[in-house]
Amino acid sequence: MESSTQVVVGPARPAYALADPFAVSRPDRGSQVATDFSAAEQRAMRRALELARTPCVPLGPNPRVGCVLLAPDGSEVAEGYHRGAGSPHAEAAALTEAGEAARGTTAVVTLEPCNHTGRTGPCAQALIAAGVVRVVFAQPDPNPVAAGGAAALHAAGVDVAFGLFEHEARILNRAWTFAMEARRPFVTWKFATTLDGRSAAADGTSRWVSSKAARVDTHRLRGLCDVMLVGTNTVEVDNPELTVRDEYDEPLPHQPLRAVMGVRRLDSDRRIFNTCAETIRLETHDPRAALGELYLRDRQHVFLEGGPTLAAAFLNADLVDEVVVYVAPMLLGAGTSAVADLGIGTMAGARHLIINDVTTIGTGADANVRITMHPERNH
Ligand code: AOF
Ligand code: ZN
Repeated sequence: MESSTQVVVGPARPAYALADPFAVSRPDRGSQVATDFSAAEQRAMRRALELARTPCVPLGPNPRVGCVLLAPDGSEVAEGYHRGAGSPHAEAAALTEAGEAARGTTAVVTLEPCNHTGRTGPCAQALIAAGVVRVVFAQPDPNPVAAGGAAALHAAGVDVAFGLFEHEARILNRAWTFAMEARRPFVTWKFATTLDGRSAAADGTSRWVSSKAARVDTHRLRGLCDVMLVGTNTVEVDNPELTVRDEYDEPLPHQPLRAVMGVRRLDSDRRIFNTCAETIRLETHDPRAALGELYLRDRQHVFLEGGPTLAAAFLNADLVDEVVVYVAPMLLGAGTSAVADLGIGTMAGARHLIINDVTTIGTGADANVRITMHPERNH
């Protein structure tokens, strides 16, 4: 006999899009409203996305997730969100708030409930035990370890539907989603350049190409990533500290991992080895191997800040997923090119990028233009 429960397949999964590079801090644009969901469920999913965006750092390797429990009349019973690895998942937080009132509710969650025992217990089982009758989620869980929640809920007789605001949910956790699907961290390559594509003057001086405002903006972006990567040459020549600092140059309490790629011996007095943050060496010249090691360390978003050689190595390996460039209204006419030779001899071989966003950072003499792009190949 046919069961009355069914898994409703949501709208076709949109291509991975980076149209809004800093969507985590922006409000829901509310595109992609599926029609199979009630108005109350749509409202609840907007709220769940909002909850998931609640600023809480550090989140660790886990995604941002929000959950709302709805009574049969569509009113809200409880809500919850995930506060980082080791703390309760969004569903568990909402169930705890609801207590006995969870029975008979619909759980509206931004991510498919997990079905594994990791740092905490399986949410699918907790929802079943609490008597939740319907689960609506936005994004299927791309993490193979945790996936399977929808099937488990369905098998237990819970009505399951998904795809509501899936695009927004994927953007919310864009680096995490990418890393889970590609099995490697998402790579943002950031660099600063003069108008004529130089990262240093002919005598090697490179301080400062970008303006103060652009450097403050860079620190904000660093703070959104979980590892900052440079090569041994940058450590030797520029001696960066590579920490995340606020506009008063004070280090933030939570610092991403610092990683140095390359095999060259380095003096331990380099600033990157100070105690302000953890630093690791990645003793390889192979970008894929470096990313593999970072992935094994649960890192999902690399902020690539190396020099021209490291950038060229990642570009040549097709391992740059996003480019953020600060263009200074400054001319040098000579000096180091922002990117080393990519082996392109003719126009037909040019590497093309798609522009996502162009923003002027700072004003007057402090103004730089920030362009955010992604390679034509993906997303
Ligand atoms: C979260 N928060 O609200 C949900 C998650 O290491 P664990 O045990 O915390 O499991 C993390 C995985 O669980 C995560 O990668 C994702 O696949 C799934 N769901 N995770 O951190 C949540 N619902
Ligand atoms: Zn869970």
